[in-house]
Amino acid sequence: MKIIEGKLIVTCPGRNFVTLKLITDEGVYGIGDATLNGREKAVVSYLEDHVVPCLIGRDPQQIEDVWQYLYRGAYWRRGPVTMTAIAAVDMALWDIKAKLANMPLYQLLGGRCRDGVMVYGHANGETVEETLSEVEKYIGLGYKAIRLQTGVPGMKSTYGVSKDKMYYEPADNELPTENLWSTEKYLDSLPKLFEKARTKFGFDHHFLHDVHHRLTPIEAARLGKSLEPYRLFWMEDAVVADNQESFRLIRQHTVTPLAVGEIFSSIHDCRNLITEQLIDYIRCTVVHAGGITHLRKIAALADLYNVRTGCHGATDLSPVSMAAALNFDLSIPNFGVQEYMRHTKETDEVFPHSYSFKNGYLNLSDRPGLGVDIDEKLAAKYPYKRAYLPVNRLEDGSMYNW
Ligand code: KDG
Ligand code: MG
Repeated sequence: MKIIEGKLIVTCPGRNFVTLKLITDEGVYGIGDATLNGREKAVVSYLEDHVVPCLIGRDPQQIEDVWQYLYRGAYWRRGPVTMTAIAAVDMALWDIKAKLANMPLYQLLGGRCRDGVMVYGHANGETVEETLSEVEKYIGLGYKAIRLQTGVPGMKSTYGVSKDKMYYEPADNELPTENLWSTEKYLDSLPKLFEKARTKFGFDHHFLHDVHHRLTPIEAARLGKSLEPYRLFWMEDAVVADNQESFRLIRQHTVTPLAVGEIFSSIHDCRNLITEQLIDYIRCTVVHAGGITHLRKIAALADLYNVRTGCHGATDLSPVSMAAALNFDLSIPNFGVQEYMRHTKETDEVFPHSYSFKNGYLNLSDRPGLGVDIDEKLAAKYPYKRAYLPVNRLEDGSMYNW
């Protein structure tokens, strides 16, 4: 069996997505997500110009070998563009293999470890009251786990808080918009949100919060400590993890569980975080961390150190990534939770999929492969639109704090 074609499909049904379709000489094809928010075309070029030509004529069944060939063979290793491109190939190859086996992928990965995948949704509001009424909506929908974000009083806008609710798009402009940030105001206001949320809803639901890398280690330590009475499921991206040692300082001061990893592209980005047990949840995703093959290695390492997974699942990860993540989540022992931000109707139509939500869990049907496809004709109706994530400045106009 041979790969005879690799097609890149770029579409924007509400937001940009890049999909790789690998076609074999036997007619079976596989798809993989190659979306890197705000840098989509860099991955398209990496795949089209440098990877697809190396794949033509190769046996699509040799998944591990193809992974090693692309990772080691390029000489240049790691980085988000490279690892997203490798991830897309890897997903497409697993899709092909599972279709050939006539099985949903999770069966090939060892079968189910659980009945369903617990997901968390995003409750966000400009005020505490608005956030609490969003929490109520999610509880009404059956969610067991909910992420709470609220505007910082005195700040015109806050990253992660938007007017759209069930899905929202942080890449909001052709050039980056600029947000102002005040650590002092944030640290003063956030514990009040969780205090009110626990008073109103009790302790039956898991509550999460994303700091979006906005703090220094000692500030994060203080926040974790002040949130302890509200027993969060996790505090996410408390600091940038370029320096993995930062987490040691936070860990010394608080028992609030820590999650990080949505921007990591390799096991080496989190090796110390995991082996020194500095975190509780690793959030690497199938699309940005080298695909299912590499993510399984990260999860296996994490399993040895009691670190569980909590894969990133915002709207910039296409339904192809979501389907791949669910196959992974179902099949590993140390799964923790899966992020699930819903896609727009237009996106769901471009990517028909077999996963569905019920009572706080996502599940997959028995459809062979990843359980997701792409409608190329429909995709062609939505051309690429440049869109970037916002940047943050402190009130004095500087960017240095984290
Ligand atoms: O592309 C960036 C978004 O996916 C990210 O900002 C969302 O932090 C995020 C999250 O946890 O979903
Ligand atoms: Mg995040």
